[in-house]
Amino acid sequence: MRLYCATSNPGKLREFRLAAGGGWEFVPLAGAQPCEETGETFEDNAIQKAVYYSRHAPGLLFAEDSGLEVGALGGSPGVRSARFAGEGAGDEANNRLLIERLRGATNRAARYVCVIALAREGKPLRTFRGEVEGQITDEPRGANGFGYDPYFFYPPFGITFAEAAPDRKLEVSHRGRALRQMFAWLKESRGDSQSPPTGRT
Ligand code: ITT
Repeated sequence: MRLYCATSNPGKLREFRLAAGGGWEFVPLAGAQPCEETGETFEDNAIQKAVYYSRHAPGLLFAEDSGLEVGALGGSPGVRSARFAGEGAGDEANNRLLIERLRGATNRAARYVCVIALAREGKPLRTFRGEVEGQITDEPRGANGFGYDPYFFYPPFGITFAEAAPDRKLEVSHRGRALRQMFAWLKESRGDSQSPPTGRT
């Protein structure tokens, strides 16, 4: 089944592609102007992106909004994870700021959140949420993944997400969990009818 996806983040796209299998074909949407992200929640932003980009796609499209919530920072950077150190800031600057803000903090608890929204022709269909809990380390470790992964220690594996093989990260990650829910829902709704029903979680 062909599924359009919209993201400007190559790290996300690599993970979407890795997760695809069993007859799913992800087609990255090209050419649309970037969508604004003005929501205060992952759900709002995911829907905003999916609705906007689906107007430029000839079929079912998904977009996602994701980020890191850090307990000692009151849930920051949250929906501002991509631009924590400022508009257009890269991973390095965002990570530097994160570690600076956490200097001396004993509570290192954090979680990644991913909300995927599906839409067709400008209409939202459904959202799917995945989360994963971890700890923020002081020193970066590993070269896989992207974003905050070198600092995101995952206790059940005993390594950071940047040290985990990409398929191993996807088994437990926020994105992997949300993607599997979407696949299951699409498979189920395809069995019922040719087009997925409307409605949101
Ligand atoms: P699109 O909106 O175009 O998809 P984006 O990078 O702007 O790309 P978001 O607004 O959803 O996407 O921001 C997500 C940020 O959260 C991302 O840039 C990373 O800083 C962080 N993040 C999310 N998932 C991550 C992961 O699996 N590993 C590391 N960092 C992650």
